[in-house]
Amino acid sequence: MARRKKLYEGKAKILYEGPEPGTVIQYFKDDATAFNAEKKAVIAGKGVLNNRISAHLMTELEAIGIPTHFIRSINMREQLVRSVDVIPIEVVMRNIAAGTLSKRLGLEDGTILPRPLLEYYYKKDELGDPLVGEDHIFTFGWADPYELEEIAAMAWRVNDFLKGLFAGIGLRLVDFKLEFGRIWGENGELYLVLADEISPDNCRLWDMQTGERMDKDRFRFDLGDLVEGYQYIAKKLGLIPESGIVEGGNINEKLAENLDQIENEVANARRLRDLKASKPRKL
Ligand code: AIR
Ligand code: ASP
Repeated sequence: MARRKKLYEGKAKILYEGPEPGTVIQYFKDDATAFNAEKKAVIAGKGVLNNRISAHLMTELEAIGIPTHFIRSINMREQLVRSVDVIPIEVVMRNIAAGTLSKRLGLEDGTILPRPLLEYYYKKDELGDPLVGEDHIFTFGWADPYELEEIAAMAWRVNDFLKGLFAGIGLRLVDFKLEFGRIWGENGELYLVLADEISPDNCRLWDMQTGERMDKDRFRFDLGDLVEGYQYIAKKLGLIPESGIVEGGNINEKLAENLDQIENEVANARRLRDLKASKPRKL
């Protein structure tokens, strides 16, 4: 394979320069980290499953009118996405108390919240992604009030949609984290798009019957084999065959490479600025 320019390496993904201006290749690693990378492991197949689950969920969200960065899957570990200016906020939506919310406020895990709770965290590893309020976001210019209003509206819609989608396969959507980015349209208009990934790495999903955790908490709190949970989700979503693509720590590469490619046709119709001609304005 030709040498590609690496743009950024994060804990779970690598970004490479894309084939056309304005695009980026998102590569999903098998690395798992938790608690600000205090806990680490490499889990064979995690990246493959997240790549596929995220491609599917982004495409489904695009179909209900949520703009996303996802363009199409390339292979079992890579997807083509739009290059965005990442907004440095982690948007967390919660339906049920778990994780840091339970800890911070002394709630019992599993407490159903009276209404979904929207939280913002400042995306800064060195600080451990601290919880912030709207005013911090405006004061430090991470997003303006118009942008945040749109981000919140999208987060609520994503929650309603994904809650229904997962309920349909017997899973309770406890909470999730979203990230957004900016891209520019043909006429200089700003699109806020859903970026990063939506996968069991950043959603909590509990089996409705048994309460079993199917998400990254399996790794965070040693609750069971992580890939087993992720594969269960991918199978239920109809994204991989019932036989699975990972077994005993081995990926069935042939099977994984030959799954049908996922393409975001709706997003392809979006009229974007030709980045060859001009750069987007800097905020
Ligand atoms: N999350 C937050 N930061 C990184 C991630 N992945 C996700 C978690 C969980 C939700 O946001 O996966 O689904 C809330 O996380 P926490 O740790 O604040 O309870
Ligand atoms: N992935 C993040 C980390 O490594 C947070 C988490 O998911 O727990 O800290």
